Amino acid sequence: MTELPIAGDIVAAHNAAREAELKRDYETLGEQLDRRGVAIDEIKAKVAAFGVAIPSWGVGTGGTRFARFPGIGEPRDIFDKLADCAVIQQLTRATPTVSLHIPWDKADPKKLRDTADKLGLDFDAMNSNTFSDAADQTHSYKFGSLSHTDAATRRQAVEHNLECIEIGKAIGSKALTVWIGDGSNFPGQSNFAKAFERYLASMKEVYAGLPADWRLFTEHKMYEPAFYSTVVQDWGTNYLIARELGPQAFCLVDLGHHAPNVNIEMIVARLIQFGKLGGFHFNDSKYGDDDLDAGSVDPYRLFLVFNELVDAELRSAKAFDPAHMLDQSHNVTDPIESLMVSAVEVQRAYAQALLVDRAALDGHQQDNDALMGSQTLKTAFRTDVEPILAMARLDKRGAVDPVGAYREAGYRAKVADVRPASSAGGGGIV
Ligand SMILES: [Mn+2]
Repeated sequence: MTELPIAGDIVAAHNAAREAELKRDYETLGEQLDRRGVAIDEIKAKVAAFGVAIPSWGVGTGGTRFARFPGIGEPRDIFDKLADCAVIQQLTRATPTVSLHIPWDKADPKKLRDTADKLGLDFDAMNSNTFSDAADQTHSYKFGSLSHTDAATRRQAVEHNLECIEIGKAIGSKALTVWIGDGSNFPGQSNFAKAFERYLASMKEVYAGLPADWRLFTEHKMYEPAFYSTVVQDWGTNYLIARELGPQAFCLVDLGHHAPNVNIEMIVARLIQFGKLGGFHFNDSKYGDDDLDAGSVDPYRLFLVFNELVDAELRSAKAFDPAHMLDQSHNVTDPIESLMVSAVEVQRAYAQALLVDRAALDGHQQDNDALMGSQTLKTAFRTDVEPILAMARLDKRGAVDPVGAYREAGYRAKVADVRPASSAGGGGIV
């Protein structure tokens, strides 16, 4: 029996006050789309089937390297985090899975599984951590982990990843995501080729530990924490890794892990074309890896990424089964609200991309009609698909307005009564 964290009558009353207007809006949009040859119910069904995973660390207030300003009712442990994730899923019906981070979320696997079952959640990819030192570890990752010059440190990092797979197996996960902070801060500090050779050798050992039905995702990031060179710095290196490791290895694209103005949608297209797109960490940015809420700064870029994904989906591209996850740091908002809004933004981009007139676009591309090609995309992007998203939520007894319902329920104040205030201060970058 699923135990939903917010009382069903609160959500029902919220929806009852909005249902009639939503139905009118949905019908009006349906008529407009019908004139464009689009069946609104088909778009709604696809949106309803679309899910994006919540990162367990996302429900806590993040921070920068300067400071962290926690709010009230911060989750104390992974079980509080799962409860918060269940709120997001209950109201948006867009986030059925949670992605755990080890060692931050280490707990009895049976208790994790039972709690998730009770809350109606499932587990997405496991995330290893060799970018910081745990309290009890023997070797430090100060100078790297899987690519470290010291064999014992590399061994420790490999073992940690293998442990993440074991925990994942016990709770029903089917993927491991590996991101390392390895790199250098000075020219001359590290030998690029040797460091990458060591990384590949370590990852081959991790790959060998994968169950047959698992996938391995490697995540590139151009800089930080290393500021001069990074071992897995870009999609090209990431593609080489996936190629070297084998058919269960894929590239994960975190939207924030690129230089400003990089054409991420084209990177996505390349990885799809060669069967190596594993999935996404959705977020947004203005200057670097800002970890801002998905779609908050440049929703058109998010749409353009989904334009590539829908194109691949419709032509049944080989090995195309991307995992979707949010990966954001919430510094000035309630993390639950940010994650709900972001999940909806990702769904919105998907719905808009489904509205692109593909036949017309193909014709304009064939004719080199640049202006009409661009306008074809803009027509889809400009369509207000909110009634589709809201109706998909209503159908599944989510909330028509997730943030509104969340505030009406007073969830944060309620959990603040039992969760003591967490400490502010020090850097809290995630
Ligand atoms: Mn990420």
